[in-house]
Amino acid sequence: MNKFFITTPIYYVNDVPHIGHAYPTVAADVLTRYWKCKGYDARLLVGTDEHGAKIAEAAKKHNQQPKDYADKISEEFKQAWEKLDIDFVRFIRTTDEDHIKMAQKFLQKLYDKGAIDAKPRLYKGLYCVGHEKFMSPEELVNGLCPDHQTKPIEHSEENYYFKLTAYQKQLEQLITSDTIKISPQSRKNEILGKIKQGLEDISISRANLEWGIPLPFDCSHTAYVWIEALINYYTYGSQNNFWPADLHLVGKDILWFHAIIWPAMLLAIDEKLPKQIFAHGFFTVNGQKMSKTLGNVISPDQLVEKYGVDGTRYVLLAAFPFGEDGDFSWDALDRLYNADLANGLGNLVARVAKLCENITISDNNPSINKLVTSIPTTSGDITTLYAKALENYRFDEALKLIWDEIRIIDHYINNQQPWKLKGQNLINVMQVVVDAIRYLNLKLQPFLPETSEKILKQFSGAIKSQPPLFPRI
Ligand code: ME8
Repeated sequence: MNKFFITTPIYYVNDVPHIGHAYPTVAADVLTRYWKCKGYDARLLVGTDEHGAKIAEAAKKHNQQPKDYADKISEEFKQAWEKLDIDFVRFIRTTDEDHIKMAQKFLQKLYDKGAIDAKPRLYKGLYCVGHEKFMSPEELVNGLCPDHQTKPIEHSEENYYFKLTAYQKQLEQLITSDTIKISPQSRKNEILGKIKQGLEDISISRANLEWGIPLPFDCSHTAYVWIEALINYYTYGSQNNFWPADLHLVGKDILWFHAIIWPAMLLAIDEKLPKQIFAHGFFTVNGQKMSKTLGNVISPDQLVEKYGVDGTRYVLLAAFPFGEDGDFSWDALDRLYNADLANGLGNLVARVAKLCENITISDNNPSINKLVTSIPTTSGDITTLYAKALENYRFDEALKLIWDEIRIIDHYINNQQPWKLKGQNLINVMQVVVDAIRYLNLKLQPFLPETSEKILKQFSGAIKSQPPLFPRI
């Protein structure tokens, strides 16, 4: 069986989940379900990133030990993903025993291969705890990190270094040739541009931070959180004979780590490289960055309360192209929900079920559908276009295609006026309509698993009206 291994970022447990975390997680789940529908052994790995200064500080603020604090927040992430119907194969935590062992094994290999300096170097630099990374003076605005509005800490300590510079040429070639395929294209260009400017060796350990994984070759240091966190993908993949990753789905903010540092680490130990890295865009809420200070952080639960599980999955992915930046507002999401789910899909299903209540429709093969496949489109049939859209991470386009089908079926019903028909004439028209809905339902499945299951049940055997799929807001 062909495999498809998808990962999302593992999120920091300094704070509870918000819709920024849910966004790529739902997208990754849609892809996993899509590849499963195509007969692949598709697996999705999700999890939490639990070491480092950021988590240690958050725990301290809450008067807790880092591990206790991480246990609590990590569980909230897990529950949030379960609630959103995320079909993950494992929820990995960087405090899991097997990950700690694998990270140490990996680091030891890097050291043995000479990819890490034998001795630490003295490093002086500005460290942003929010980002968990060193920042150059040019990145700061008035001495502050522009993303976190905090002053970076001046670090002066001995750190071990990974010889990233040694992989510059190789990385450039691998990315240019799409051996590691980075998309969208604009992000690939950005990464290549940065490589051409020249790479620098990176510090991979901390001497004064206890909350981390000890370096196997020098236990007076802990591993730099990013280096250790990236290894999580390999912890699952290598143990389950599932490496390499077919797709790392990440936000544009962390593409550098995934496209440069991670492949370099794998090259250094002669391991297989991830095949694709897709960087999605960032969204604002009502035009503003989501932030605690502004009080505009939206939790996945808030969306689920309003739109239901499938409604949430829908509005997150339908609003704008996944690779681009966008904006969410409650008004816009309400409109999207009402127009497409309550009216579009919900109405169609309710209307058709009502028309079928007193007749018998046969359980036909939904993949042979005359209505939808006979619709000429300019660039190929809808199902092919749908697959293409999904494989290009254009969730919004894939959804638009499904909603085109909904409109086609609505039109057909309006033209045929089945409410005026009786007997076999009515059955003939409704058979076409019901087959079209069953056919459409296959494409809904990755996006709206619960709804698709309901539709499947409702349109099997005797068709009856049910409560609305998506009550109007
Ligand atoms: O970076 N719009 O974790 P993190 C879209 N632990 N996506 C958003 C978003 C927004 N407004 N806000 C957050 C880390 N995200 C590391 C990852 S991987 C080995 C380690 C998403 O908790 C986006 O995918 O800061 C971003 O990359 C991720 O949350 C960062 O999550």
